Amino acid sequence: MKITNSGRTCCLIITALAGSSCSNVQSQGVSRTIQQENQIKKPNVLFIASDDMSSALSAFGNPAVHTPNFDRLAKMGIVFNHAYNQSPLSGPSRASILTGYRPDRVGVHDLSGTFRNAIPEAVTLPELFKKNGYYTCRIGKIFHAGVPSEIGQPGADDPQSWTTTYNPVGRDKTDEGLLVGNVLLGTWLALDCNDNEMTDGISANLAISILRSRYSNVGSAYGGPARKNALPHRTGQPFFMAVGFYRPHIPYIAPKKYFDFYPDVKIPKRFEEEWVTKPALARTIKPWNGGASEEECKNAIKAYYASISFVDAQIGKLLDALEELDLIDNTIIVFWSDHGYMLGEHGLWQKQNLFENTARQPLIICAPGYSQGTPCDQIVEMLDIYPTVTEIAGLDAPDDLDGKSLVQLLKNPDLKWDHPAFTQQARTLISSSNNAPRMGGSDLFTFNPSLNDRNTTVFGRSIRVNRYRYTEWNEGTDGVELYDYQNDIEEHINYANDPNYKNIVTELSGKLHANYDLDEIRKTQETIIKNKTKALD
Ligand SMILES: [Ca+2]
Repeated sequence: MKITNSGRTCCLIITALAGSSCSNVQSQGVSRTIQQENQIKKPNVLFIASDDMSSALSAFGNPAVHTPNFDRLAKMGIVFNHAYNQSPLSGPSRASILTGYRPDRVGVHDLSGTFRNAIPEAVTLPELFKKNGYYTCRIGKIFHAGVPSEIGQPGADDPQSWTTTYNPVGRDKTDEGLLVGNVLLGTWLALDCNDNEMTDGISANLAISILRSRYSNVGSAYGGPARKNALPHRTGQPFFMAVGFYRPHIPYIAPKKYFDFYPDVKIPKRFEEEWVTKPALARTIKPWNGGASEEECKNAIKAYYASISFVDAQIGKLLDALEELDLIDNTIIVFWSDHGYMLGEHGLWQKQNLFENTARQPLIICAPGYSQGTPCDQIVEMLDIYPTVTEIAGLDAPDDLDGKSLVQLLKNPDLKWDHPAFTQQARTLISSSNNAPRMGGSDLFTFNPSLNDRNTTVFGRSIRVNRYRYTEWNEGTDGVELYDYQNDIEEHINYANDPNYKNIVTELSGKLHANYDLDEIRKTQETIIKNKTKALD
């Protein structure tokens, strides 16, 4: 079929270009063709990340947001409606997703750590593909990088994971001086520019350009003459193309036209009484909405939604390219965000808390030959991505990964599935010697957790099962929370101290504690300190 034809074409072109005796070249050509066909049978991977994108998408039940290409992606694969991150902060979440281990094993709980201090021999997901002969390419943010400070820089990248990397910069970075809005809610800008001037637009174009150059056999599809010297799959290498979009992360910047979709938006209901029964460590911003006006909140939400619609358009360009290059039937597509986001729910904004809108984020997996268009409501974890993608691709993953393959759910999204999700968030408490910036008006903890100050860092740990979320702060000594989504989908009522829920609290607390080992965590921290010291010697 198409693959065989591609191989034959390749053989003929190699023969013509070589200009040697036919028999020798043909024998070399046949040999390369067989090798190439074996490679071509391996599926490609298009690994698309978005920074801080919540599940506020039409494909995830929010029709207010204009995302036609997410809808298109949803029809091509499986929308995981209940996918939960292992930590709602970029550094720890991405390190967990990309290594396939929980944050306690990875040892990254803040924005400064690298997982290689705790697990130097870890083989990341892209690295495994690279070791298996794939061309692995990173464009933009896949491992952690500060945004917007490190746009255009590699940040905390893992160089050994990639064949090649690119760090584009666009006008969203160079025009930062024009930002308006409220810092706590997120500053924003409706930029008078086209998509191709934005960092994420440049990233999408770059990915398409690379795919065309390495994998095109249909040059005329792009309006030019057929590429006579373009070899189909000419490298013989399947690809793992990772495109990491920076939006909708703050500052919420998008070309003006995307703001036109949102003349007005709703803001969450104000219900300040809920904080009477919630632990103080659960609150990242106070007072409610940081004291911002309703208009400021609406402007921030409009800009966040506009940024999502802008990313949606870039994803559309990538899907168009896969179709035009005839790669779509042999490419696994994974769309993921590193965590969810608050847009005023509980009076909170952004991330680093353990409520549903932050612990949950979009995950869509499209795999050739698997189910399409049926959403999956089962609870899954983001560290399940690693064993899932490797199983679909037929690669041997490390046997000690913390996640589980979702392949059976990709075959049958309604399959009985009884696995909880665990999410954790570090808090570095304010002490007399700690003058770090404080989180959102909090007098309790700093803006970013820092394990450098281990004596004052505590964790919130949360378990999500079908009906409930149960959370303990500092092993429960600084508060517990229980939410019952059957009775209270907006998490206004903390049932943790309600006698009617005593058995549920006991059961979920037991499951939560069974998922981590404080002695192991201490050993991991000692390993990190040892390796950091070694690196300084
Ligand atoms: Ca993030």
